[in-house]
This record gives sequence, structure tokens and C-alpha cells, in this order.
Amino acid sequence: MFKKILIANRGEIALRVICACKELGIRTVAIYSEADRLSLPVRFADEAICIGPPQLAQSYLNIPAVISAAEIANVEAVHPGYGLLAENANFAEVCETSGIKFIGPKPEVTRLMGEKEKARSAMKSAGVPILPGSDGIIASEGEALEWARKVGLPVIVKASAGGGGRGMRIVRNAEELPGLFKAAQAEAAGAFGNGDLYMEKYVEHPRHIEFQVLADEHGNVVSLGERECSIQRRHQKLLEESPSTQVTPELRQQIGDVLCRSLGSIGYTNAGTVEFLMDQNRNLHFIEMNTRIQVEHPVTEMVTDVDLVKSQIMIAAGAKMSDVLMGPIVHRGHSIECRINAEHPEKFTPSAGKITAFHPAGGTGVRVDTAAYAEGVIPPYYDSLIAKLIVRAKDRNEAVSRMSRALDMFIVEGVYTTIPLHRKILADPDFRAGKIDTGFIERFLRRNGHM
Ligand code: MV4
Repeated sequence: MFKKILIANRGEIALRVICACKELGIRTVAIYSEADRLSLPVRFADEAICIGPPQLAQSYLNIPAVISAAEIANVEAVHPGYGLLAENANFAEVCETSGIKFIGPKPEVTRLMGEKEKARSAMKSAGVPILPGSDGIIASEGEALEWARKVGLPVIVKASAGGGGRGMRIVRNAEELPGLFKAAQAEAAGAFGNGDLYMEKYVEHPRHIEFQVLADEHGNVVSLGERECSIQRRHQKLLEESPSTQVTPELRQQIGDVLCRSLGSIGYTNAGTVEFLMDQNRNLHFIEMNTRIQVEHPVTEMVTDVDLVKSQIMIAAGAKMSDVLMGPIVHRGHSIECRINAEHPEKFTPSAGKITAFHPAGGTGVRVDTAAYAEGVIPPYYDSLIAKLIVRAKDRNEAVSRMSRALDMFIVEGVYTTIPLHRKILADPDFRAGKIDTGFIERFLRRNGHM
């Protein structure tokens, strides 16, 4: 096992990685920007190194600064958390050439999954169900029209370098296609420095359902089942749960089996998340793969009792799956996570500042992943996640009740938060009935007079 790991992240996920390391007997090195000097990861890590000023490009995204810290501290491995450098294949490569283990998949696999069109064709070849669409990058508007005719309207054009919703256009009639194609191309070129586009059949009112996997370096892959992540606003997830009300044990097993075979053939290693859209007929279609630990990983941990971050570290150290897991994956109960963000309730704009009072909820079946504390400051430079409130209960109804009371007993003062929004979502009849899809939040906000 590693003796010492550097955590190339901040906030709650840096603390989450420190928890895993402490339990594994691994020493930890925190890196921090000048804005995070008084943060809990700095306090709880065995060592801490300031790597620069608050701006991301000069601190947490500054690869030479992060590598220098890793070399000065003499660590054997780097855990990137999520966001920041987690899916940066160049960073993974620099770690490798510096003799530091990157806790994630091999750089070439990270690169493959980062090119969405290549990921789509690799997963198709490996037997994962995908949507009808273009075969590779679309060279011109003329070719786009040909594909649209072949696939049938509506279609969606997507940026190959994209993900998370940027550089996407829905096309409902052929006359609009050339203009929308050009707009998507320009947006992608501007945002990612790469205007490559591909096309898929557009799925109306899909659910966003993702599968968690773990893969060791000996060819063993396991599926830990799905998370339902349809409650999103502007491509930011607000609430996630596991299991999905729409996934039967048979479908979970079937998709899990397909993923184990296909990811094995691709040479995938570490934790990963495979994103699907579920259509009205409950069919799942692959859209993208994330090669990192995700914000919402705790809901999977709660229903499987597998520590995903510890598993990542053990796998990176060369452990076999049989030594990482307790045995076969068993799903028990239901888990929900609410993301508590520091943001204005109506405008959804970040609300940075000092937290004047902080009392996290507790009690049976409640978990809080956070790096916040009373008198602590939410800096304006980073994302606005303050805490993840996670519950686990025997079934969905009990999980909803438990989450509602936990939200009622969670105090955050000094900044605006999404707690009131979550309380309303949990009281919503459609949400309670499991009638959710990616359009839920927009309908909900309209019904509740927010828009
Ligand atoms: C789609 C789609 C419908 N059909 N692809 C948005 C973000 C990106 N990761 C994929 N996205 C979508 N792709 C096809 N073929 C609808 C969306 C989509 C969406 C997906 C997941 C969660 C929320 C969403 C909100 C709007 C659109």
C-alpha cells in the first residue's frame, strides 16, 4: 500500500479522501490556495503545502505547481477528487512520467472517454447500447443533413470535446439544421478549442441514470448499480438517489453484465461512471463515461456498503477486486443525496461569504459530507457546494421522510442555500410518486412561481 498520498483538490472531496487515507493508514498531503489556508483539509492532512493565489488557474489547475508539491512532499500517488484535474489526461501523463501514481484510469483511457464521439464508438464496438446517430465526426452541414434524414428528426448535435451540455443543439426541423450546426460548431470551438460535432437521435423527456463501476488492474470489473440523477438545473445535479424506481433487478443485472465485459475489453481501471439516458420505454442508451469519483458517489456507498474512495486507492496500489470488496455486491435499502449549495434561492447565483452558524443534521441513517464549519468562509473563486446531505433508509418513502426531517434540522446561516428548495422538491407530489425526468425542475419551478 502507498505510504503517502497528495490530494489535488479542496473542500468536501479533499476531506473525503483524507477519511479514506486515515482508515488505510496512509499519510496525506493537502495542497491549498491562499483562499483555503483555514480550510479543514489543511487542518486534517498530515502535511499541507500552499501552491498559489486563489484563482484556479494559478493554484488547483496549475499542473507544474501541483507536481512540484508532490515531488517536494515525496508522495507515491495523487488523488484528483472530482472536477479540477480529475479528467485531465495530460495531468495523468505528467504524474506518470514524474513517477507518481495517478489514482484514476490510464491516461489513454481518460483521453478516449474525454472525446465523446470516440467514447460512443468504443462503447458501441464493445456491445453497450447506444442511440442511433452519426458514425464518427460530421464533416459538414451537408453530411449533417444526410445523417438527420437517416436517423429521423428530432436529432441533437453534440460537441465531441463537450459534455455537461455545452455545444449542444436540438434540431426539430431540417430547415433549422444548417444554422444550429454552425452555432454548435462555433460554441464548441470557442469553449473547447475543438469544433468537432456528432449527432444522436434526440430522446424526449429522458431520465438521467448512471451506473457506478469499479475495475482493478487484473482485469476484474464490477458494477455497483445505478444512480437516478434526473433532478438537475442547467446541467447541475441537485438531488440524486439509488436505486432508480425505473430500474428492475433484471435490467440492473443486464446492464451491469454488459458494462463489466465492455470496460474489461477497453482496459478500464479504477472507479468510473457510465451515463445513460432512459427513454419512455425504459430502454437505456449510453451517452458518456466519467472517469472520476463523482460528487454523488455516497448514495451508492450507502446502498452497497462499499467505500468507493478506499477502493480507488487500493486498486491504484495494485490490489485485486477480491481483496477490495467484502464479497458479491448486494443492494439494500434506498439512499438520497441533496446538494446544499451556497446560492440565492430564486436567482441560483453563487452566494459567497462567511457562514455565521452551522449545525449539520444527524441521527439514524444520516450522513453529511462537508468541509464547512461555523465562522468558515465560502470563497467566491470555487464552486458553491457547502455540504452533501445523504440519507439511507429501508425504502424510498422512508428515505424521503428522513431527508425531509434532516433538511429541517440542518442550520446554515450567513449565506443563502438550496435547503429551502430541497424541502419543496421533497414535498412535491410528482417527486414523491417518482414521476421525474430531466424536465422535472423546470416544470416544478414554473408550478411554484419561480420562473
Ligand atoms: C441528450 C438528450 C436527449 N437526447 N442526448 C445534456 C448534457 C449531456 N451530458 C447530455 N445531455 C443530453 N443529451 C440525446 N440524444 C438530453 C440531454 C439533456 C440532459 C441529460 C441529462 C441530464 C439533464 C439534461 C438536461 C437537458 C438535456
